[in-house]
Amino acid sequence: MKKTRIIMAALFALTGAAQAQDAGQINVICSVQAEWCNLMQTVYSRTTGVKVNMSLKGSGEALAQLIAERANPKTDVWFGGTGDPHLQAAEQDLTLEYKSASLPQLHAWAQQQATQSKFRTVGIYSGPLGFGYNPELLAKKKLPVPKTWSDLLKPEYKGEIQVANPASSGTAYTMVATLVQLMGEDKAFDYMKKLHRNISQYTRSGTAPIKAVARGETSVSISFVHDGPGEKMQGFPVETITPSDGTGAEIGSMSLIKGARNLEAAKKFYEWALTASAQEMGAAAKQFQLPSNKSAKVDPRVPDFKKIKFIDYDYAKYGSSAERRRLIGRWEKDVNSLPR
Ligand code: S7P
Repeated sequence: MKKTRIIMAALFALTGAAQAQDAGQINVICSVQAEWCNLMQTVYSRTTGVKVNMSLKGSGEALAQLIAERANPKTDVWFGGTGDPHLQAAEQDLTLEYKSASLPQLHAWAQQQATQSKFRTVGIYSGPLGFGYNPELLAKKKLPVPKTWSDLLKPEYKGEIQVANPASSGTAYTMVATLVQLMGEDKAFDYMKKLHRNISQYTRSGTAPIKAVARGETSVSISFVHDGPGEKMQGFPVETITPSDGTGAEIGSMSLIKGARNLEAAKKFYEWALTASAQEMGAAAKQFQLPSNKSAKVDPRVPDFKKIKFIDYDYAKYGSSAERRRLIGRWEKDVNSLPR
């Protein structure tokens, strides 16, 4: 019922465009989870007549594709994914400057993402980094729920934790940048070396670890906590927690691609994606990030930001290509090369 209402509202937001027939096509890289991408695709295509060719890719992979396509871009819009790679794409001149008239309708953090990138990207949602855990598995193994970053270093969690590889995942890069800002760089690397002993697997995708937790393949993950409720709604035993010693958050972003072949159609999709009703589709698709449009309804399953201890995340610094390259290089050398 709720999903239908949201879809109807999104249809009304499309008046004007709704009459268009055979209105061309757009190529979108979609970096949120499949259900949300598919819902956006279906609603937008049905109501505008524009064919939306969606390709699903995590943030790290999406950036790699845009770099590879630079000379001959095949993508028009990049929707979703952690903000850092969007800022890197902006810095590398892969995305187009575009100042939406809707910017004042967005939260300050989303507007800041736009100004910081000289209007080459914009915030569409935000979500905190934390831990996912499987309460049944923890109880079976007589393990406590980890509450702080330092809890994850306890020897009893050896082989019990999954996180993604920061070289391929924006989520895991958010973890590296968060720890560096929380502890200072050298201490953060000492921490990650110790954490390495307890990691069973570094996955390619940032969402894989919480799915593994939900399915009982591992006890704990380092994940965006808004990815927990969707798994729980499918009946899996999974809970989330944010570390009481402080954490970072992503600013999920959207960018228009420089050299887009379907630019005018892409701008219309971009404008629509910033509307409150389009953003409410996230929750309708069981994804619980905080929408950037101030008028979008906030589902009660969206993490309560007021209850979380956040670091003052420096998005400009940690979104720069040089800093990302340097930190990932150090992580490969100092952490990933160690035996477990
Ligand atoms: O949709 C869930 C989510 O966690 O996935 C996005 C992102 O694609 C993760 O990419 P990586 O595989 O590169 O980590 C997040 O922006 C989003 O909140």
